[in-house]
Amino acid sequence: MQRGFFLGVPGLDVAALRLKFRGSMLGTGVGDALGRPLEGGVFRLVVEQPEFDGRYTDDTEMMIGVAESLVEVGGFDGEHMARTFMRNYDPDLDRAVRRYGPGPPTVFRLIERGERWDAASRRLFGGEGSFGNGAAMRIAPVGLLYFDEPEALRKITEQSSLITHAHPLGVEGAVVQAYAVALAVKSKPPSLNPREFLEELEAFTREEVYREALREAALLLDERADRRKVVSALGNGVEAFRSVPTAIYCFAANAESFEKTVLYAISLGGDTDTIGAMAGAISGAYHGEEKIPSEWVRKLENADYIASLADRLLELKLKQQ
Ligand code: R7I
Ligand code: MG
Ligand code: MG
Repeated sequence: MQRGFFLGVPGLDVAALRLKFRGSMLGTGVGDALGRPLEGGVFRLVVEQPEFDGRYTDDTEMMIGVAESLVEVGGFDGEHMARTFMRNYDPDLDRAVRRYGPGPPTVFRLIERGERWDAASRRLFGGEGSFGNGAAMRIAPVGLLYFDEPEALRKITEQSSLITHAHPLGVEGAVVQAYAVALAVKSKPPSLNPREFLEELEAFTREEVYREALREAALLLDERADRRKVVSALGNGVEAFRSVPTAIYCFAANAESFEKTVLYAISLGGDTDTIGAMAGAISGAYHGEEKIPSEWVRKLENADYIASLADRLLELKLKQQ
């Protein structure tokens, strides 16, 4: 499959897609690592010279797990993906660096004891399942693999989210984030219209909570709102519905630059690694690997491996055409 373009998008050839796949996965890692030292803080007005040691957290570790499972299986297999998350999970590294939310390690223990991959997460939070942003933060590879197949994107996002997040708002946060990555892949810089981008996401989501937040994001864009207002309207929390629309806004308001997008994301405080990771995934999918400051990519833990996984994901995509 070496056609010159996908979907009639000029310039979206295999070489451009490779940069975009790499950009989205490396962008997740860079945003995550930039936000890691600031997670849980109050928002800062400007983060001029962010600390950057390149160490990433659970967001990137689980994104790697999603990609590994998709490429090893040649598509989605829930049991395999759950086992891949478990294989990658290291309790000591978790305490020191990765900092998982409480939900996923609980799910891993339940599966270890014999619970099915698609049942364990339903036992969390009084049987409602988690609405944390943990399914959304790791979803970039699904948005990439199904970027031109919206129904498959929704289905595989829902199923892969269910491994750890059963609450409908936790799942739908991942769907919105995956679709944002897909739209960014399909757009050639600088052609993206941020307003239309938000409208397309709003039309795609099936949950009113997200529709409302995306409309709010469009208003904030129009009025060039300050950070305080953005945080109060959209949130910077660990709940998917208080962080996915925020990350999307970070991209929409700074679409012209990867660097501006992730620095803005981590300046909002709160769940900085995750908002950074999600905004970085979208911006990286739009601009491609080459527009991520090379100093950051060079320092990012396992950057070569992440790039090689992105290449394998693209190979799988091309094989499926
Ligand atoms: O969603 P999850 O994987 O956490 C991801 C976050 C990111 O910021 C990562 O960087 C990492 O630091 O953690 O983990 P969960 O434990 O499923 O959800 C995260 C938190 O959301 C929970 O610990 C709860 O505080 C909250 N939460 C809920 N609270 C009440 N009721 C999630 N679901 C519920 C709920 O149904
Ligand atoms: Mg994290
Ligand atoms: Mg976080």
